Amino acid sequence: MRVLVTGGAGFIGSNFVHQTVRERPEVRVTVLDALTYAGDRESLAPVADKVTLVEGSITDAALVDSLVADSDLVVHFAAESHNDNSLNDPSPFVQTNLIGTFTLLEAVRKHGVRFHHISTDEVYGDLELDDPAKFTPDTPYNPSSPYSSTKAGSDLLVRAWVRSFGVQATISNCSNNYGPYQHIEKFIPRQITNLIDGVRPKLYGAGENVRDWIHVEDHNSAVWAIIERGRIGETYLIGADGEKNNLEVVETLLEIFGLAKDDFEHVKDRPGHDLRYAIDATKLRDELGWTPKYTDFESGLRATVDWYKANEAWWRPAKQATEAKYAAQGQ
Ligand code: NAD
Ligand code: TDX
Repeated sequence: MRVLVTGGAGFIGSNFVHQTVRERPEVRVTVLDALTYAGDRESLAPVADKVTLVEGSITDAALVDSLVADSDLVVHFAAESHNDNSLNDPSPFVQTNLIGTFTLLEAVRKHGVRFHHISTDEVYGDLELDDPAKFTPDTPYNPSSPYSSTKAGSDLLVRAWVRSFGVQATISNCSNNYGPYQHIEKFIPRQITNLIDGVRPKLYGAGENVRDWIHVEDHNSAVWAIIERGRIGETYLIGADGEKNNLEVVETLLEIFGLAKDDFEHVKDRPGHDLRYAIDATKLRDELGWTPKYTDFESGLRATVDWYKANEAWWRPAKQATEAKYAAQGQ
């Protein structure tokens, strides 16, 4: 099987490539990645001899057409992925998340190639802290940020290409991922690398916002379950019942580093900050028999801390510029 992985040099995409090489030796992997600030060739270094990396954009129709023509399956991770960046400059989010997805859809339509679209729970907006409800595939779309609205738009493009053109596609909407190779602009690796540097973690607002954490390996095993057993045209929500508020996450990290629970700073809140995400993954579990393996968040977090300690050469080059950008925003 020939698989084209877009965004395979990013956080979740590179972990997907590692998992695929490890567990599915029959799969031939090609990665298409623009190597933006968020993509890193080094994230594929351990599998470099088993994977072809093509540097280019999913908005380049001729390049996309030639790569899709030579594939049996496209797994589409490439995106501009950071909410805070989308508030400063939405333009690349519209280009990559909307135009890029459109470009891929046109190519898979032309060549009759199976497509799996990776999306986020943020398309559903947010929930109240005390709401017993979780997101389900029937929850209405209600995105808050330029990031989540472009992801919502990309999901709707996929649905329309399935219905109007018979494209063979599935969609997954996952909750917040953590694990190795995550860019240090994101919440957990930002705090881990701050703590390694002896800097106090930075909590937006009061820290009451809830995210539903899942280990990246569990996200990717669910993606394979959907590729292999999912029904065409369906949307599957991926989550592992990992709700935690941001304050709890920071306190757990402080404990892992042997520091006092209150040794952090409150910084300026994110405008339009979604309050709570929570996933009901019943459909994925019941229909496809998927279960997560990393159910102990604290031990998953400890392993992630160890990974960042052991891989300073991977993240160090981005640290200063990332923190300078946050400092300019009062965060
Ligand atoms: P990331 O920012 O770490 O990686 C994105 C990758 O896409 C990078 O390698 C980047 O170079 C590449 N890219 C960006 N623009 C491109 C373009 N125009 N052409 C080709 N490549 C391009 O993101 P991530 O956290 O790994 O997220 C991957 C996908 O998963 C995204 O679609 C995101 O919306 C979705 N998702 C992420 C999370 C999460 O918690 N991180 C949760 C749910 C869904
Ligand atoms: O320094 C910080 N302090 C802080 O309190 C940062 C960077 C974030 N936060 C808060 C904001 C959020 O409530 O932590 C939470 C998580 O923030 P992010 O890591 O930026 O993730 P989020 O905005 O929840 O979006 C993530 O999950 C859904 C991914 O970045 C998206 O790509 C995915 O779709």
